[in-house]
Amino acid sequence: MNGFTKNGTALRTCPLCEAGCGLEITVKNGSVARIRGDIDDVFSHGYICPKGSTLKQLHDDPDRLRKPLVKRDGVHVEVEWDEAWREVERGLSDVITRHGRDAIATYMGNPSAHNLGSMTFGRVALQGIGTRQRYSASSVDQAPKQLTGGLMFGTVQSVPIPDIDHTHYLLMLGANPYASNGSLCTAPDFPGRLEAILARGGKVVVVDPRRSETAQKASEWLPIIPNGDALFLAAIAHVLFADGLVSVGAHIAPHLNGLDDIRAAMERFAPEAVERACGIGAPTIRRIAHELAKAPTATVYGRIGTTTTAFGSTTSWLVDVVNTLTGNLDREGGSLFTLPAAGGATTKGQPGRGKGFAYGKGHSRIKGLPELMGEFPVAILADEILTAGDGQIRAMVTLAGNPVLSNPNSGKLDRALASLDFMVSVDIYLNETTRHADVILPPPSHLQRDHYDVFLLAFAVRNVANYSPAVLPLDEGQPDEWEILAKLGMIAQGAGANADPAVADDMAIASLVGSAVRDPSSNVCGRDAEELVASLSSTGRRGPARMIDFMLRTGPYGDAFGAAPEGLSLDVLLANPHGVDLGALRPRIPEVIRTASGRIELAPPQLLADVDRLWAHATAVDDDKLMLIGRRHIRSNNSWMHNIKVLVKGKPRCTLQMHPTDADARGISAGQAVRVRSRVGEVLAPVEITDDIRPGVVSLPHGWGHSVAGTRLSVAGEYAGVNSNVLTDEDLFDPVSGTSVLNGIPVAVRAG
Ligand SMILES: Nc1nc2c(c(=O)[nH]1)N[C@H]1C(S)=C(S)[C@@H](COP(=O)(O)OP(=O)(O)OC[C@H]3O[C@@H](n4cnc5c(=O)[nH]c(N)nc54)[C@H](O)[C@@H]3O)O[C@H]1N2
Ligand SMILES: Nc1nc2c(c(=O)[nH]1)N[C@H]1C(S)=C(S)[C@@H](COP(=O)(O)OP(=O)(O)OC[C@H]3O[C@@H](n4cnc5c(=O)[nH]c(N)nc54)[C@H](O)[C@@H]3O)O[C@H]1N2
Ligand code: SF4
Ligand SMILES: [Mo]
Repeated sequence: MNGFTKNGTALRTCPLCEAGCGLEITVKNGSVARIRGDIDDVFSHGYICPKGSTLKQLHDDPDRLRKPLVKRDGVHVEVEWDEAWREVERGLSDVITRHGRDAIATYMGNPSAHNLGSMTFGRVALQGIGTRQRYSASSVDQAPKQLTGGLMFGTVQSVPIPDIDHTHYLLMLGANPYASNGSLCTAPDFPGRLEAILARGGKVVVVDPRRSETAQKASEWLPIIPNGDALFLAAIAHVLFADGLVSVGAHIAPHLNGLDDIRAAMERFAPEAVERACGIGAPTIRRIAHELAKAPTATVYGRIGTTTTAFGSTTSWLVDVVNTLTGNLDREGGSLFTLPAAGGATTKGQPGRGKGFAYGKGHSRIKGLPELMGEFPVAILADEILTAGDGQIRAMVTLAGNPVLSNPNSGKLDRALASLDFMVSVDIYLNETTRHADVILPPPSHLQRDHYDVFLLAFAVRNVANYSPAVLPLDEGQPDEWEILAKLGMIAQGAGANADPAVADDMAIASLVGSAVRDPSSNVCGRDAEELVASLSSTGRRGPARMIDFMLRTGPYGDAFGAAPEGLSLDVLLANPHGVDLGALRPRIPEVIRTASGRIELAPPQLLADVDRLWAHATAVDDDKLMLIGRRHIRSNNSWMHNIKVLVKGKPRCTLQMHPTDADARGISAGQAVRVRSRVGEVLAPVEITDDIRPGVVSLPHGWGHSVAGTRLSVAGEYAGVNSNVLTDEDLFDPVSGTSVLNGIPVAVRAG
């Protein structure tokens, strides 16, 4: 499979964001000459954003680590892999011996979800480390949506996806796909798909405190007060009941629990009761409710500006409640469940019923927050490190994460990381976070590894499968990312610095196949496990490629090792480098349900229990404070692509946007540096005065603040910006999921 071309064209899926665009990469003399969109890609049809072509610059970036670094007398020095592994063994075993495994915390960052190596072998690393102290970027991101999907439909992958390609009406809250290209809604060229809604006579309504790029293109912009979305949606649900507009549809009704509970819970949320706290007038709320109900099809979609707020879970829940009440759940043009080729939680087990979803099996030492998806929320991470006593974290392993720029109250987290006994990072850069690491283990560049979006294709607006082999060979002596993760896990388990990742790989595939042949719902149930492993291995494939082959063959379109000869396998995907289109999303209820009752739980008790807090919010309006929100830019990607000159050059983008009324009231003029202060920190940023933001709200993007010592980011250092998470407050979180509030932080702003 890896016959690398020295001169020719390679096709691969862009791994940088959820859109997963197809790239056409021209290779000349063994290096990348040009990257453009693959016009024949079955999903992206040639679309590409400015970041996609910079995989070349990322690969060539002299600051990108090619060798492990070990910290000696406070300075990072390059070492050979053997030496790095010995340091890892020494450091981890020391902490384990003295304090036990739970003294090690792990943090998985966002690129892990875009990375085949970590999606297949991240688990091997985590299991090897064997700690309960697991953290990830989920709790500054999508966790509430997964929690409500779990409670309502049975698994954390049961997230209804807005059918933007067929809908007549899209109500979008807290998302700006013109900058982000979408999230939990894999849709290359999201902007083009929105424009198509308008072109076919449909309507797009954007709810956002900022007139974002998306709001500017939409049919209508509703400037909501940050944190107001759950009230807004509750009032819509109220109107649907009060005005006799509820119609869940004959296909859903027999499978639905909790409709009466919802009716009762929404009773008090009349539009007039919430308009002040959400900032959207009662007549508008009524009109939107009627438009949603009357549209031939409609879908409500909420993202980061809804999940990372004080009501993250309740908002995520009400999104799907409104979709259900208007008859748009599981309907074409409404919200549907993806049927992913590599399978997953919504395709496994008995169709229509399951174990259901549980969380809160454990609670954190600090603040007593519930475990969710096997993790604790990052809101407590710094305190879990800094607070002495039984269970204190003494070591950290970060995998593709930059929490110093991405987690709340990052000033405190920065100090906490500096106090650890030992830290290992698997990362491509020496940056704000990894500068605290005793050992940094760099994976190869994104063009030097295979790719398949195991996770994100489970949330796509079409059923699509697309495998990309590595474009460029590994450098001499460079392990692949999956090998690094497997070896890290093995060393943590005590296998020693010479542990061979191939052993973990063979065990992992044997275990995957072994459980499939025992699973009555698998298409290989009852087959001989050893025979299947031998057949998978006969191609010479190992690691992620072998695993993906198995997942595809046993997935919903799979060839079941010959039982369905027309079905999918890795060979089929490799023969179709522009991807395989498996069609538009189709209704999946009741088969998709995995709750214990076998029904959709429209009113889970954990969410009903939050309704009183929501009601209290309707009357707790504080007009005095400014509210800080974030924003994204198409040329940026969270915290880590600021070392690429073509992306960061131009006028500074890390500015505080402020409405002219708020600026005037404080005697602030355009371009001036202003001091932004929250309960936990202060930053000095240039102000940008604009009426594209609601008065009372200010916006600062996250992921900047590169001017710290001890990093190796020469370009990012020149365009440093400030770290907005110095301002976000770890005491503010959604109590249902523990997810941090990153939007709607009370701040004061004054001329600097
Ligand atoms: N205020 C505020 N804060 C936010 C947000 C917000 O909207 N506002 N958004 C939140 C969201 S949605 C997210 S997802 C998080 C992201 O938070 P994190 O995941 O903590 O941070 P990233 O900025 O994605 O940093 C990724 C790290 O992975 C490294 N990296 C990149 N590619 C690879 C790879 O292939 N392998 C390995 N091993 N390392 C790699 C980079 O060098 C970088 O160190 O930030 C959150 N923080
Ligand atoms: N270019 C680029 N693309 C990215 C990323 C990136 O950093 N840069 N990050 C990737 C990641 S990890 C993710 S998770 C996705 C996120 O993708 P999106 O969810 O689309 O995130 P944003 O673009 O930050 O848009 C969030 C919007 O919410 C608004 N908002 C803030 N507070 C509120 C509120 O209380 N209510 C409402 N209704 N709106 C509010 C903000 O003004 C903003 O316009 O993007 C991904 N794609
Ligand atoms: S939109 Fe996302 S996937 Fe597409 S080219 Fe840009 S960064 Fe890559
Ligand atoms: Mo994210």
